[in-house]
Amino acid sequence: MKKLDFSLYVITAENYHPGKTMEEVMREALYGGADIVQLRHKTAKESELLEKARLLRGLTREFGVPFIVNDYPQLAIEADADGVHVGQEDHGLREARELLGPDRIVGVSTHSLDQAMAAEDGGADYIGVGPVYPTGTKPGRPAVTLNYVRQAARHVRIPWVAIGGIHLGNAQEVLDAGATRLCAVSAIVGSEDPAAVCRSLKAMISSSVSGA
Ligand code: 3NM
Repeated sequence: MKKLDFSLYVITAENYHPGKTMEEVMREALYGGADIVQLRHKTAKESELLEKARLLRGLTREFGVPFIVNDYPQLAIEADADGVHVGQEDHGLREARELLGPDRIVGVSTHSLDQAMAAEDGGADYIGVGPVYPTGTKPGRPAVTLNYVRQAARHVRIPWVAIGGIHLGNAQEVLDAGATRLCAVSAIVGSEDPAAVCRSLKAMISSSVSGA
């Protein structure tokens, strides 16, 4: 399945709202309208990741949405994910594409328009544009601000998703800067009601995209 018809991208975290599990939170996010899910867990061992990936593969299939694995193309194949997401490390995109072939999704994090153009030329299926705001979920990475969102809206031709520090209180200005897809982690997984946050973000995206 190479389906890239999404508007709300949700990524797993290492910490959830107290008392909730990854499965509960992601299920609630899917009920709320998350239409693509990524497994990202920087400190987990590969065996632990594979177990989480299989669980999320089952869950995303129930909801008919694509499932992406961060960083590990081989593990993405093993878990029968729809694709992989890579960062800016050398050859990440090329190696992921070589392993996954043309039919699976390869996404790339970008932090400047030059990186966006390189990812586009290198055959990425979509890119992340961020971090729009400073975020503890990706520490040490300076915010690219809404300027990069505006540039992406003008110049990027493949699907792109704004990411980094986005929550209900600032999503509208990201949409006003030209984003048509949003990704949020802490605003969703740290919430007591992930489904409600997702529904609100989706409603903001749809009214922004339809010009309402
Ligand atoms: N990638 P939150 S920002 C995983 O800019 C990730 O490439 C980013 O989490 C990038 O919504 C980010 O909690 C963290 O800020 C997003």
